[in-house]
Amino acid sequence: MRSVQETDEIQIDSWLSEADERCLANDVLDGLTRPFKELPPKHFYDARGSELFERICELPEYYPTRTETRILEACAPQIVSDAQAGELVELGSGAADKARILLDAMAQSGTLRRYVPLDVSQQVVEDAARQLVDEYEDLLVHGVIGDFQRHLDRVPPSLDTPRIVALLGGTIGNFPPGTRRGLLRDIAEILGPDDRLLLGTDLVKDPAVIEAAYDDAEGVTAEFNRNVLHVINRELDADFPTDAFDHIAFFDRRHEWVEMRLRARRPCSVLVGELDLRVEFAAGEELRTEISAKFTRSRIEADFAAAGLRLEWWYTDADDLFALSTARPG
Ligand code: SAH
Ligand code: AVI
Repeated sequence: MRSVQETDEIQIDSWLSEADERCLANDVLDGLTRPFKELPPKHFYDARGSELFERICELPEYYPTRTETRILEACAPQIVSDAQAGELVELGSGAADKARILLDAMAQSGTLRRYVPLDVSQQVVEDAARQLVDEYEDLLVHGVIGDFQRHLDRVPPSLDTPRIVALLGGTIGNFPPGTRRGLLRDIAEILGPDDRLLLGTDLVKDPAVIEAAYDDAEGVTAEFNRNVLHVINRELDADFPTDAFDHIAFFDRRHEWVEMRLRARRPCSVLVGELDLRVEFAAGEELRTEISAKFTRSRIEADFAAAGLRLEWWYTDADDLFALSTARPG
């Protein structure tokens, strides 16, 4: 562990190391040598990828962020007062805009003690920590730079107060069903008896609305998608011709998830220098870079049950676009 920053209010621990470059290397080695090429979505989020994601959140087509924000504004006081929560642990915290809504509710109820953002992107954790200690009097921030699939045991023990562990934005949908249940189970294990999981999930709806959200007119999502190729070029000394890959997004009705892929416009022979690996793409060949599952209430209840959790509150918007749910162990 490397401590990145320490002041009276801020502690930031980094659990990412050279081994994590190997994690990218191993994911690339696995994913690009399969008959159907695929990469996990966490590698989108270097500093540029995080910025592009923030731009996506502002796009007119991308309804999840503004919808979840509105739901959260309406329900945060109830969630906080129900739990008597003084601490927010946010997994995949990003820019922490939604955290502010929960921190405001905690400040208003007089319980606010600490915010624990955990993200693979060092920049977003550092920026959020600096901004939030300025905005909230007496707030402590303990940031964790890490991978929530591997470093949940590095979340600091709670200060003596119930806590909310939040996974927002629909990020749970970026994992395939079995991995998703495994992640929920791992999260359940860090919940104390009075803690709550707060989960944001995008809901099943008209596929045209979903597809537009993942293929915006301005092309920001396309750039976000191609960013994974820039990351591999930089980190693993590869030579992907990024302009030769088209962004594809389509809703898979059978699995009820949207997929993002990159399609080679022409035959490409790519060298991944660090791995001494040559990867051939035929013209039209696709690389899957993300799934984003869309949910129903019953699917979430089943996933919770499989993870040893029980649904407590279920909140949606008037158009049933997005849902926030709270769950407790047991
Ligand atoms: N929670 C924010 C951001 C969602 S974007 C919101 O609701 O808007 C997804 C965030 O999760 C990004 O900041 C990304 O860096 C982070 N992330 C993705 N995979 C991760 C992983 N395996 N471990 C930790 N953080 C991850
Ligand atoms: C972070 N995650 C929930 C986003 C999503 O909607 O699946 C990532 C994203 N991909 C394309 N646009 C946004």
